[in-house]
Amino acid sequence: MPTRRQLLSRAITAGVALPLAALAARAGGLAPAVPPPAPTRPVPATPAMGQVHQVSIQGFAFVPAAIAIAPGDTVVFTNRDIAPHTVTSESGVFDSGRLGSGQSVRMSFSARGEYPYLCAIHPRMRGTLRVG
Ligand SMILES: [Cu+2]
Repeated sequence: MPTRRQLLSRAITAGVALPLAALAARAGGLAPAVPPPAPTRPVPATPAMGQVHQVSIQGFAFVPAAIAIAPGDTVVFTNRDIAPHTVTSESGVFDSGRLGSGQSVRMSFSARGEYPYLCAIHPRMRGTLRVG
């Protein structure tokens, strides 16, 4: 089972992708006299990571409440309620932190297993994620 740190770092890697040009400009400090040519096609932000599944948080429930995915897949949880919610593993291996209305979090899972989770703010809200 992956550690909480591994899962969080994956989520962050997937969520933050600066264009290479922006990184180069920051690293170099000064702007080059001649800007580099624009890439002919966009570079994917992240390598292919399997399928992306969606779980809505709405009506104080996870929809769907149970989801089965393959190792390497990604789940995007989106809070469609006005109230804040979290996506928190019961065993502590992942935790979205507080998701405000309209916010989403993306998590990728590589270790097979069954991961019951809940909303830490409203613990009656429960869901199950199965990887395998
Ligand atoms: Cu909640």
